[in-house]
Amino acid sequence: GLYNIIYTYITAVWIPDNEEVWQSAEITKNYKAGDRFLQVQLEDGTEINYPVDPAALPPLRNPDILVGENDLTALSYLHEPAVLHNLKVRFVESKLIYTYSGIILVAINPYKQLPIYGDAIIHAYSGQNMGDMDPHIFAVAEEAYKQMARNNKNQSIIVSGESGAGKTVSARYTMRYFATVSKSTSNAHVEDKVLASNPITEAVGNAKTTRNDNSSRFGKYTEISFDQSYRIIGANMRTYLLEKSRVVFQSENERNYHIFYQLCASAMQPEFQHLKLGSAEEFNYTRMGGNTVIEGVDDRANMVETQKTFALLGNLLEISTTYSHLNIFCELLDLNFDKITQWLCHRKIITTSETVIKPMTKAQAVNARDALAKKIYSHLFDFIVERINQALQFTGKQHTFIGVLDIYGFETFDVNSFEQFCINYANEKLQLQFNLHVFKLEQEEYMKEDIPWTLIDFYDNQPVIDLIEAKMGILELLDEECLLPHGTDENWLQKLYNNFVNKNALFEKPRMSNTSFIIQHFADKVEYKCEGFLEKNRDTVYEVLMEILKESKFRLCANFFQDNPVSISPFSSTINIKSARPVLKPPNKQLRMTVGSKFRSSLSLLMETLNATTPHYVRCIKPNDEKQPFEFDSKRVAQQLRACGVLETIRISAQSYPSRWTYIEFFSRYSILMTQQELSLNDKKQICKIVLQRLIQDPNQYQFGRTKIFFRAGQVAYLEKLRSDKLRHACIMIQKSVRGWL
Ligand code: AOV
Ligand code: MG
Repeated sequence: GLYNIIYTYITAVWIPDNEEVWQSAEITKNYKAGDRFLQVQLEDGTEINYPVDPAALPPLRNPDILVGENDLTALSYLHEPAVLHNLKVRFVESKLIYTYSGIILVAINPYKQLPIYGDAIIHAYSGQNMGDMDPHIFAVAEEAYKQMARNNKNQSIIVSGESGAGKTVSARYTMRYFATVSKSTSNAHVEDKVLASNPITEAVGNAKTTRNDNSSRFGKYTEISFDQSYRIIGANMRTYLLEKSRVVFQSENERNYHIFYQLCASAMQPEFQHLKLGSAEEFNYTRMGGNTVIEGVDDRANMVETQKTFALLGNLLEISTTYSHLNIFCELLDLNFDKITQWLCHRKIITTSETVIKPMTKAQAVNARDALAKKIYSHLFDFIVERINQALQFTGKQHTFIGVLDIYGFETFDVNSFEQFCINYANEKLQLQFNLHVFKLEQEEYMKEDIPWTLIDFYDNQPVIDLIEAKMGILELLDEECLLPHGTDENWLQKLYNNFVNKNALFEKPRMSNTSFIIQHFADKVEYKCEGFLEKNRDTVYEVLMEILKESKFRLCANFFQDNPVSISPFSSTINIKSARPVLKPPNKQLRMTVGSKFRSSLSLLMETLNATTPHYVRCIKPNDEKQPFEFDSKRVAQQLRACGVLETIRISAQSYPSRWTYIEFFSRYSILMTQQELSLNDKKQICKIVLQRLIQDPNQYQFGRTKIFFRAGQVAYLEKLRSDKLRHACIMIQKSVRGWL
């Protein structure tokens, strides 16, 4: 009905387009209710009779005056084509990369350095209200800072988006913002130190992938601590599951961690000569991807930067992280060469009656070597993070914190393994956190408060998470298989097929493969190859080797392997001797924790932390796959908008109430705006209602709930302005009267 009426005066609609997802079509003849055709002129000038379903007419095009809006929720017609068009106009024509979408900031990667991040811009955003300024990552940071101070509550900035979308860059800018606006006078270097943690963790935890030249291969939640006057006093970071396999394996056109290339490029420098390094081309672990250099990246210069930041944090870099020929390796780590050679190639098998020493196959030996390399690197990574945390430790009391979350984005490659599985699982958890925050909690609260509200159905990804982490889910079946002495990747996969094919709509067996499985993630379908899942989940190092490393005279190295809680029996599926009895350590739960189950608990801890803070969301969008500046691939952008909940939030924001105060809070904050007559009433709730009706004329801008008042976007900012005007006025009055007395 309504739609048909609107169609009689609307001038343009959006119709699906193969290339651009949507194209604009001008209506050339008035549409009459019930018509099966819409006469339109396409962008290229052709006129067609476009077939339509009278019950579901194409989405309406916004009047041009609204296009380019700062906040997508301000658009009159809110739907995918409108959002996509608006973002495109801002990005391509005006070179604006930031746009609000209700409570989220949408950030499109420009793939070009922009002059919008200087200190002057930071100071321009400082102290301002979000709505008064152009959308910006600094505005989100300012909002978090302001809310921390106003509500005395911890905040989180949650940055998400797929690989290469700009999360790490955005997270860095928020941290720089806090460091700049809250400069402490007493503890001058603490902000610089907090910022210095970024280049270091990126050197050891980022690498070139085919999606991103500086891809984060670990997750990071950095809590920046503030004192009572909201000055930075220190920071602490938690990291999540480093991609260890990269240390020993890189796919084509990818690299190992940056630090290796930085070190190799600096091999001839006096301070590194003792490492006996050479070019990155010489080492199997660094040349596997085929290309050791990244266009536009100078590893040697970056090593200088890395050294500088290490020095700033208090010289952590007295470590050698290199593996070359075995004797250099032994020399550097001060290990017994004979023992290492023996146990890299042999295995001790303890049976009921005897102990035999068996040579390993080449594959087994390579595996043992790689497992050891991964273990050493991950200990080193943890060590560096721990040392950074020590350097950022504060004395005195933390009043509040702002946490900045930057994790690896959703990713899918030609071949996806355990790492992608974990990364995508983490992204599912974040998506759920977002959904719960924006949708469920909001709707529940409106219902609790008796506010009229229509339930909106939204994409709920709890079922995917259940498939992964619930009882008898993928992870639990994987753990079970890992406990079996003869468990294999294939047997585990078979169990997955038996449990989920045709029973769980989110799980599929590929038609052409018996070695992989498909999960329908919130963002996309991903096919995972089962090979290596068991080994990566067990993450075992041959125990004898660990014993040797424990005996190293190089203290750092020896310490890595003391009482290692993750070591489990060396007997993996590669040993197939019937009589062999696994030598199990005492039944200690810690000892058997697999990588998957540890990751699950650390994610659930992260969700608890996030849920205890006020979240601020930044959604990064990758505009094209070629890393081209200001190139907007509508298909790719639409896909990401659909996947990350931007479209749903838009629908909700437009009809919802983003701000709310309890009556008590409202009363105490705005009593300055109340008249003597109003204040003389007994019922405080009643006073609030009367005052608000007087201050805000449009009754559509707020709703009175049971215990809270709900405001539409912009209304609290208005009340705040009234309040500060009144305060300023009161100040002037006092000054005048003081002057009068003098
Ligand atoms: P990611 O963190 O989201 O991917 P990054 O933050 O590393 O992505 O961004 C990838 C690249 O895009 C950067 O190295 C920059 O070259 C460019 N870029 C991103 N944001 C901006 C910006 N605001 N201005 C200029 N260039 C930018 V991953 O860590 O792969 O999920 O695991
Ligand atoms: Mg990143």
